[in-house]
Amino acid sequence: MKTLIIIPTYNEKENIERLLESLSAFSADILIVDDNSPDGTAEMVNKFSRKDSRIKLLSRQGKLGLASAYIEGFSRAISGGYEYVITMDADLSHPPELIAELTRAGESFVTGSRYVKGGKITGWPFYRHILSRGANFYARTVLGLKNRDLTSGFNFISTALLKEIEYQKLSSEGYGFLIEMKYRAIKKGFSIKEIPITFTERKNGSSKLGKSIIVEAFLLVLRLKLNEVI
Ligand SMILES: Nc1nc2c(ncn2[C@@H]2O[C@H](COP(=O)(O)OP(=O)(O)O)[C@@H](O)[C@H]2O)c(=O)[nH]1
Ligand SMILES: [Mg+2]
Repeated sequence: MKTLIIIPTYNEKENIERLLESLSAFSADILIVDDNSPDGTAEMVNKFSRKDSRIKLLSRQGKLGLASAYIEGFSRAISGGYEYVITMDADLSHPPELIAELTRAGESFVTGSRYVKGGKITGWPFYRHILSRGANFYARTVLGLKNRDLTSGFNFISTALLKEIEYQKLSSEGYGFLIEMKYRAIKKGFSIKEIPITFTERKNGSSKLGKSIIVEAFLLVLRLKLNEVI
């Protein structure tokens, strides 16, 4: 099973070293999509890729956004002949030891879920819980979906599915991308299996979640719903 782990990075120098070390146990190739992080994340990745040919760096010119980082990563996976991708954050929030479980589920789309039985989040302030639960409740209800965690960035996806949902045409910039990707997959008849994870908030660096990303995700859900009814 030829799998590419795709990790988008923006200013993750303090985290990427530990993450790459913990991923060395897996046989999958790794692609870091870095947006010219001013903190020197790319140099750190290069240090690793010189020692380990499975680690590759895609350096982009500037902060082009999370969604386009995923899209470029997916295109690389497809052109490189990979059958599956795994997406994960660089800030050690997603437990690498659960990768095996995601891949073992034998599905085209498996997500590491914080909102199914056994799932958990540690280290979040109250407002992040409200925001994330609220966003998931809103998206799930408006779009009539059964899945609990539509915004998880820890995913195992077949490249055949990505082609079928025309991932290059997804319209969102930030976290909305994850909702839109899951929505399109479900509309195409795929089911998304949710495996419980413990999400641990980052200890180093800062979150890139901003107001505009939240507003975008809110409007995206309305737009997807409107497209269904008109
Ligand atoms: N390449 C790239 N990566 C990004 C961008 N914004 C966020 N990321 C990465 O996406 C992942 C999730 O971002 P994070 O700020 O931790 O979001 P949070 O966990 O919701 O607070 C991390 O690995 C970030 O480095 C971006 O504009 N470009
Ligand atoms: Mg994070």
